[in-house]
Amino acid sequence: MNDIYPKSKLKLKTVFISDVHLGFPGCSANYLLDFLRRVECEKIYLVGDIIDFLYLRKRLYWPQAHNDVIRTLLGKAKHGTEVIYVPGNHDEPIRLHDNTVLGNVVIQNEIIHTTADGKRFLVMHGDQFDSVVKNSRLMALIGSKMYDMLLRANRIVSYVRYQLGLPYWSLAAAIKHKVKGAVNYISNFETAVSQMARQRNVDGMICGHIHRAEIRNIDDVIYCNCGDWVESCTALIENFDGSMEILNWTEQTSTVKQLQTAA
Ligand SMILES: [Mn+2]
Repeated sequence: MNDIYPKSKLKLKTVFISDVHLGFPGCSANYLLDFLRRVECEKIYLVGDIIDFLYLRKRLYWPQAHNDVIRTLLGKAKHGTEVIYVPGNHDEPIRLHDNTVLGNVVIQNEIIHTTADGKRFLVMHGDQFDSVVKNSRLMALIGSKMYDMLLRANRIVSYVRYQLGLPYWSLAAAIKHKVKGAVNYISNFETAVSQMARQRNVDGMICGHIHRAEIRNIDDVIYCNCGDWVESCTALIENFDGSMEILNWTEQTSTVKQLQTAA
């Protein structure tokens, strides 16, 4: 497998990442680090569930790579990249600090992003729609013991595949998309999000939360989801012409060793 971006920096206008879940053993911090070190951009939006306080409350898990992600982000913020943190439900305590600046990082519970070609997007994590979306079997799965086990199995599969030189493939994502009701949930979520865009009179929405990257027109609204760095290692990016794309980092690079020492 060849790297599409060998050595050279990947220059982008804006990067949106969500659902990193630092402090949770399922987080693919090494892939994210590789991405962050390679990318150069004007703005980074952290679209929630970046630090998994919900998991950290149960157990303290904080390997070096997770620390390095924070340091890399703070380093970028210090050296001219605008970093905006839009907290989610797993990093909810940060919501108390709406409109404040912390180590060059701006905290905003929601914010409007305007693209280079003038489109306006409302950026929010997306858990705000949980109460609207009734079929939440998928959300019950995410955060359950079974999901923890699934992600553990996922890491073993990834490691073996890596050793065999096979490309990254997510067991967890594959199973989740087969869970009864998951497909329903996702489409209900997308509908709720696009209704919000219409209410707020914006061209589109940028969110995370459901761990499934997507750019899709829903009627007259552009629905964008950043995906996650637990199962899929995806980022939403804005190019200099204002066009949006999903970047799947595991498809871009084969050089990173994903497995972290199991705790
Ligand atoms: Mn979430």
